[in-house]
Amino acid sequence: MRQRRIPCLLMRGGTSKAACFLAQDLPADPTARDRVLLAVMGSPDTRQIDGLGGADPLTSKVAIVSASSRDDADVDYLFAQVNVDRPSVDYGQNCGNILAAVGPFAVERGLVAAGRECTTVRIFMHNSGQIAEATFATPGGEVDYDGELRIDGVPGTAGEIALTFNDIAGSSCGALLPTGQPRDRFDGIDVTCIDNGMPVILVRAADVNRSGYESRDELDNDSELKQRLESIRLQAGPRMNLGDVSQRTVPKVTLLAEARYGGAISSRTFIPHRCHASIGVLGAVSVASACLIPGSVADGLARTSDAPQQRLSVEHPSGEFSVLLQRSGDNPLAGCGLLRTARAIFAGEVLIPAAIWPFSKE
Ligand code: NQM
Repeated sequence: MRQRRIPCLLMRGGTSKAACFLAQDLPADPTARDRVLLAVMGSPDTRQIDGLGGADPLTSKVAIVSASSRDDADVDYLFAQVNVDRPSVDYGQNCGNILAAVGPFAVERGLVAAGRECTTVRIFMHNSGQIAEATFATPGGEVDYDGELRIDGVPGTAGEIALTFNDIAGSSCGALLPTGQPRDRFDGIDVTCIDNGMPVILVRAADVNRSGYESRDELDNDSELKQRLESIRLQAGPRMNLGDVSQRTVPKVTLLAEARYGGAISSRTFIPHRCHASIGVLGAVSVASACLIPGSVADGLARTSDAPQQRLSVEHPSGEFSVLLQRSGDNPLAGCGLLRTARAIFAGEVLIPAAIWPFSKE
């Protein structure tokens, strides 16, 4: 059978990995594009043995990037979460980890001219309709992936990529607190439904009789807990303006406990059915934001201050993630920033069976 070759750059972005494409190299028709992305990753299959995916939601990701026609952006970034074991692709969530790879990708593919020392790329995040800025070193006009920044969940060190966001509240749900209040109750458990870049349902671990310090494997094998959290998620989804979320990857569910290592709070996040090895970027922003909201389930657990700019360390199964939150007037969440790293791993062509995307037509 003939195979079709598609130009592709495989990149690590933060603690995730994605196949990165120029939009022009994929089918324009969304249904045809989804078929292609499923084949690229080897989904549906729990091992993704016939594709690039790593049999984990964190390595079954795609970034689709193009030059932007907007005045306030250089590139448009569409994130696709390719389900590992189901034949579907979810565009209803953003991904801040893969966002870290988008600026370097834009330079690698000539969408943005690199500065002589460093480059700032303004990125329109299609999935949420919001803007992020990525700044990274480009000495002599080339991306420098080397550096001294260590992020938990990635071995070694690499060059820092500073990501900043202005006002990302309500990215998918339309409001920071989509149910209109800082606390709701489902199945007799108090939760906070929040969306500051990522829709997340926060639950105090103690309220579901867990410590919140369990390992990723322990939580992945805890089917009783997962059933209880899924029941809450299915009820909260429509209340968060996300409709029926049974087939969607949002909202995520995060268990909270007091920080153990000097941070602001401790977290265990389900994305939404498997436990995250660390925590998503925008997921961490939502968790940190809830720490500053009076009446949320994080209120009273989290260690915070009244400073105009706060660095909140969110502890997770493999370390911590620091989020900078900026207050402006009455708004404690006017801006936020964080540091990630990224690396181009493989540049080439990914091959899919031509029957999936025939040559004659799309
Ligand atoms: O929250 C995983 C990841 C993510 C998403 C997920 C992310 C974010 O770690 O911005 O980065 O929540 O499914 O890549």
